[in-house]
Amino acid sequence: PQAVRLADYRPPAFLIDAVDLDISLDRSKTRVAARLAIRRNPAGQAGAPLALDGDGLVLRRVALDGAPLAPEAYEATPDSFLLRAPPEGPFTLEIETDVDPSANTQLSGLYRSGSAYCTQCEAEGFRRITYFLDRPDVLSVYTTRIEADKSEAPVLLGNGNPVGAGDLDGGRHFAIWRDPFPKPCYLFALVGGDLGHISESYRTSSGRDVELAIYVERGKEPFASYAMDSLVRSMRWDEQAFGREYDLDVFNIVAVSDFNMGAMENKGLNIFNDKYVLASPETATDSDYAGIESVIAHEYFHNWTGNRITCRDWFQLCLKEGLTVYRDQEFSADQRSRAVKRISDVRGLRAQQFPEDAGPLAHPVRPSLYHEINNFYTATVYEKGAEIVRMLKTLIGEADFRRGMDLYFARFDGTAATVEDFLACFAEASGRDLAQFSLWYEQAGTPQISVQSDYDAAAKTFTLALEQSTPPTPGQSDKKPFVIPLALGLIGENGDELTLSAAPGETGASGEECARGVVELSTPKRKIVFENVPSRPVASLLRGFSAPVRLAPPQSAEDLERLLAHDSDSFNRWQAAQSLALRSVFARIEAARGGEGADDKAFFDALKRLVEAGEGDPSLVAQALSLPSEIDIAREMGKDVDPDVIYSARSGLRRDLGRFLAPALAEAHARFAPQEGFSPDAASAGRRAMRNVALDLLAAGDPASGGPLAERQFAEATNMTDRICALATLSHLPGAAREDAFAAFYERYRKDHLVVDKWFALQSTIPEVETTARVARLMAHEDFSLANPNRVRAVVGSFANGNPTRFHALDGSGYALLERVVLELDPKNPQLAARLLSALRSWRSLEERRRKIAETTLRRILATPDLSADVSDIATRALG
Ligand code: DPP
Ligand code: ZN
Repeated sequence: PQAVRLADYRPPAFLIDAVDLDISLDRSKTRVAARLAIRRNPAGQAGAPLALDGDGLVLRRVALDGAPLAPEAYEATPDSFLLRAPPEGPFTLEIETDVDPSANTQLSGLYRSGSAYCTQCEAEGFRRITYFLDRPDVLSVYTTRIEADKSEAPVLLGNGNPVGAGDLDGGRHFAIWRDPFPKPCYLFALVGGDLGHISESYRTSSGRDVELAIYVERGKEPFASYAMDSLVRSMRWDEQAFGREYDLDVFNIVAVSDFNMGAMENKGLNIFNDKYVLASPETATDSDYAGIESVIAHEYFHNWTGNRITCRDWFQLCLKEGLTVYRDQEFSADQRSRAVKRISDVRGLRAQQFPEDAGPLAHPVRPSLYHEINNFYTATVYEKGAEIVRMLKTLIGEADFRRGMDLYFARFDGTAATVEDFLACFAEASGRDLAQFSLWYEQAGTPQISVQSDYDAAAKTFTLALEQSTPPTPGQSDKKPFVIPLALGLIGENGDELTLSAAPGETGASGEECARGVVELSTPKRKIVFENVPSRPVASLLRGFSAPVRLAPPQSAEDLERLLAHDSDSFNRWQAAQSLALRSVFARIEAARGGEGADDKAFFDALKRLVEAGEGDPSLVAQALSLPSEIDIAREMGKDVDPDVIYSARSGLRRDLGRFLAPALAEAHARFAPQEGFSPDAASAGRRAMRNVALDLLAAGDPASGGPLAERQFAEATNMTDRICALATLSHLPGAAREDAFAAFYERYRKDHLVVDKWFALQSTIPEVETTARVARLMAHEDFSLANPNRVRAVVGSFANGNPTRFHALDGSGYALLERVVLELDPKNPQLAARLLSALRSWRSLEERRRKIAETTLRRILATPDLSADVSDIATRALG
């Protein structure tokens, strides 16, 4: 495929003001009649022919201003439509095409999920429904008439408001939907099916009534109530936090089982992967509940950041995604514990985005070139994009941030905007030049910050020497310095928070920086001297993870212990525990090579005090006890990674910690036993998190007692969190008890596909040699299907991303398994195949033997004939 470059952006030659669709649903032959009101774009290229996008379409009929077109007037292929000499003035083009929803295995365009019809048009799926200017800067008002067999599809949903419906001959019926808000075609959607629903009325802050409904598979209605609750809270929150109200008479959500993404923000008709809608205490974990809350919020928030204001082109994807992730993160932080939310977001960023930024698939938050846009729905665009918005707020302050957002909404409502448009609003609101800040959108790679500190006891001054550098990434060898907001504090000898007071003169720290506890690093180096420091302090740096950077080198164990015990910043207390755990793991790796062993006594004691204190937020204690994952450790290692070495060092730490803490853990496991009734709220989830991290460490320390405890919890659990956590603990203890538990779990939940996904996923992550064969067996299971993305992700995605020792097995069996699945899946669902293949994105950081096998695998995949654009793009860049 052709490279698409940001620098080549040109406004469209034509605009389509109105789209009238008449879609007659049929399983294999759906007829799509489109009437497009087109005119030349005054800002576009004069005299150009009209070139519409298509993808696999069968053209039935075409007419211009009511008259059939002569064959020589146009040129149509399945993938394009060209009107050679369009009129100079406005005109109407009527196009009729056939599409086959049943044959659509890509899940892009119009397809079938179960017995329902549904659509997915972002990024370029609308062209699989009708010929169109399939680009986000063409905004149109849509009217959609949907017709279907009434018994097959009694429910017919479209964008906007319902404006008509009726019965037809032959058992068919129709519904008409009109969306008054101009939108790009990627936000088009329709659904037809025999679905159940729940509904609720919502009154906006200005008194408009909105009918909310969530549609699900019949019989699943009760499982949608938490999603509805989340939706109502999201709508209220957006009014309060951003002054944004909903704008249509109805808001519909439909849950489907076959979906490539998490969900899709189509105007007034969000379509969801049912994983992010359906929940009950018996079937959903606390993290499922949290996921539903955040994805419901995310898609709803897109109504303003994405839909009312959309993107000029796909390079600006972060304009809607990064900003909307930021908004949903803030929503969840307000609904739950802010500190726990931040920790889990940063865990996610480091697990997904940092490796992407450090490997061959690294790209700027706003890329400047792509071959396949579907491969840019990445952690960089989403999560790092959100971090940029967060930094912006930290730099200009809350009030100016809100003013900038208001300006953005007022100025760009109804348009397709750019990152420059967005930043200009904040520059104007704050009076600050954001030119250097905009490098965060343009330069890829994770900045590294090194810190030297020095305490002068005689002068009572404390000096921080900061330095930033950013490693090269593909196509960007030299990096300019970023503007990095560094939130910090100083912790005194007794654990008290010292008042920051910058020495006058050369040091450069301003009174404002000291008052806010945020210094800015915008040059390669900066030295800051604090005065009136009574004794040697420990610097608590990057509080709340104020910038997406790596801080190196780590502080001494004593300093980290002081932070773990005393830091007023919850995030950095957790970070101190993580850093101490990493030190321990690396010391163990050294010891295995004949070096000095780990001395964990002080670290373990500190954790013991946390567990025993029994006060504060149990979810924060649980986070402190959740050791860095094998993937975290590999990332910190950076090069010559040997997953087996990491696994044994980490297991050793878990075993020793479990033994050391055993009495305290047993006590915590009992203390946090389930209470009467189930609530998915954050406090209850925190208790469960603590109980389950205790169980897992107990079993790591002593399988002989922890195993039976896990068996009992598994059998007696009254909610899915406790049950699946017990099963996860058991899954690391080979033997009959484990296999019996897996069998019992399957028997109990075999009818619930979302729970069966958990059953598949857990087995794929067992860190044992036999697992690769087990995964092959699971793929032959009657419940396995390549047609269902969630199932493929549960089995193969979990294996490739969550089982490092097996995936990176030295005999190449893990890579071979991935290769087989990617190549089999590619012709059916290239988006999903490409996503799976990106599990190999960090191959260059492996030790040599594994690196060679990974490279051979990638080369073999790339040499396969008829590869999709999606997979060949990932393989090419991974090797590049
Ligand atoms: N549906 C995806 C999301 O909301 C893509 N827009 O992030
Ligand atoms: Zn989104």
